[in-house]
Amino acid sequence: MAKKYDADSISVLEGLEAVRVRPGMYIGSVSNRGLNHLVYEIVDNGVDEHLAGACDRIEVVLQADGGCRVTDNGRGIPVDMHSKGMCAERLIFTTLHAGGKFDHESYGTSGGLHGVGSSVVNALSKRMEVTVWRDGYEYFDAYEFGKPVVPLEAGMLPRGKRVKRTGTTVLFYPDDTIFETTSFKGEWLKNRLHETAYLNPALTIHYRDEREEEAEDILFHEPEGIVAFVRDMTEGKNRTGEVVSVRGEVEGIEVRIAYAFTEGTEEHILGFCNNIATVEGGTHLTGFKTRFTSLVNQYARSTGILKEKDENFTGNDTRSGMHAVIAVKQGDPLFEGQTKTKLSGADVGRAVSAVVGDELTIYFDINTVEVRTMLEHIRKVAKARKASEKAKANIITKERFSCQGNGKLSNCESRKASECELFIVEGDSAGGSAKSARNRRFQAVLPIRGKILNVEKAAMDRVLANAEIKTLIQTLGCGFSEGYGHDFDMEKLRYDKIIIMTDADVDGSHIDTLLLTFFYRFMPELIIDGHVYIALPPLYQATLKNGMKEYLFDERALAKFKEEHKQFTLTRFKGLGEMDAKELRETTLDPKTRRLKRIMIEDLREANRLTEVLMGNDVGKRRAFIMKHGDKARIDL
Ligand code: 28F
Repeated sequence: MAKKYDADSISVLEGLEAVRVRPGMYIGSVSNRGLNHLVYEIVDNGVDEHLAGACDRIEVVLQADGGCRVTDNGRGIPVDMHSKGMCAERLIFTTLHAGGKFDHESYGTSGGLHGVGSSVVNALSKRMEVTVWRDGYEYFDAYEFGKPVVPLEAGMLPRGKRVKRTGTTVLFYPDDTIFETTSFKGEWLKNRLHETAYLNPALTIHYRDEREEEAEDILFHEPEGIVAFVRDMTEGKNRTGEVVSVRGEVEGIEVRIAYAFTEGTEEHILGFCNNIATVEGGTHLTGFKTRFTSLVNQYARSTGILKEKDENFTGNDTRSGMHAVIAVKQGDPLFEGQTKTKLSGADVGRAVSAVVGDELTIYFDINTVEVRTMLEHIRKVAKARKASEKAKANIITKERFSCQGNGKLSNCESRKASECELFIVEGDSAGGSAKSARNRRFQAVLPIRGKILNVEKAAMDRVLANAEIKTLIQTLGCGFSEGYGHDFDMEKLRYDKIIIMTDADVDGSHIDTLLLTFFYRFMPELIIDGHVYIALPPLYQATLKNGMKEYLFDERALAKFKEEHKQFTLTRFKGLGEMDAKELRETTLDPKTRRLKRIMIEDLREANRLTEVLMGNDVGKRRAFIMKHGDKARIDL
């Protein structure tokens, strides 16, 4: 019989067509990330059924034939005939945003609120089979590219088979004309299922990957919920106390919080709303952080850890080393942000703040030993922070171009940063001849004595205490960036060119590397913007019979010179100090005749890796690198 195209079936076709034309709009991408999203959508429906209290087990199987089969033991998708002349199940799989996710009565805190639902997965699958067990019968429906391929009568009407079980199975085969790959990323899927198990302690999720010879079979069941989540997050990070967990419900919003402190200063706080990871943060996290900080300060004062005159601990201090999970459930969450993963809504913030205030106060009052351990940890963190701030403060000079304070600097007269040059010269002797050779109008000289502290190895506060480093930072005038504090200000840089001038020997190149490491670590923008140079003084001077002198800057120039001249005497410049002022000016300072090598970082990551290898603490890595690249290094004989 001719297919009757009524208004509804046309809108169904348009809906599925829209999804197939612009899949990225519905699942983010057609990469393996989008492919995995299909599984998450179907699993979320099972989780919603769990949230409705009707399901406690979900099975996810990655089949050898490329299909993904998800089964829950819930009530089974309704199959009764809808007013639209098709059954509820088919409505859910063929119309966008249909189904329980968007009518909140049946689904209180639906997980997939901003999910795209089953119909999108169907539209993007070359085949989908739905089996429903309900009312003692088994029902079956099938689709291809989103369109039903079994007549309704034969499909969703009882197939006569009597069953006891209830639930739903969805088996789907992603459309390989849409997805770049149709092989699911097992690792991502396992992480997501494990996370779902943590967030739903009463749910058991059975994962099975049958695509390899040896099937992988895992049961995710976390009855301790987010306490287990935090415990696993801090595995191997030597926790400094137990996992603390509190929960409560305020204005219909369920709040669960678990946290633990570890050594170190990293902060890892994960937020969730209705099982959705709020990657972009939100009011539940700000509510937690604000209230936690004020509670800690309150206890710090009441226990005397903080004296009357002491300033409060900062939020960062109180969360230094903290690993936490903040999970909220609410009926009608408001998601914002680029990827709809930022939870907004002041009601959530208030609810979390209230639970922290009420429940943590009880916990703190009962567990005085844990509180003292926590406060002691925070006090130490705050002390280190203050030390680093103090070291930083007494480095950055109050005013620009102040000569006093870094006595060794022979500054230039000009105050126009764009024309000024700073020569960082190794050793006082070379510094001396550079001072007399320079053009004092726009060329400044800063002698650096000995080896610059190897900043890769020294801790932040020690580096800033180093006299040489302090002088260097004051001289440049642009501040520096460290860890989380960024006080670097390119506008305040006093010199357009920072020229490192060292002897062309092993010591000299070591100083070069140490200085570059320092710049890369604390003022990377200087290098990125091309302000840093290395002076290239000549290696040799050749004097011909007629007294004509020629500077030879490297071995290649020498070889070439030897081809062109037979009779000449050669002088090897062992160090900058050997040149007289005129020679130094001519060969290394005078912009008209000198040669500079501009330091550009093509790949910050590569430089970072190199810095770690060459200057870091891992001697093994460095030795391996040198063994591998040693032949390329310019080691002077
Ligand atoms: C493998 C994926 O999709 N499970 C699902 C249900 C159960 C119901 C339902 C789903 C309610 C009114 C639209 C059953 N009985 N697993 C799944 N299980 N959808 S999806 O209802 C759908 C909406 O119409 C269900 C009573 N209420 C709800």
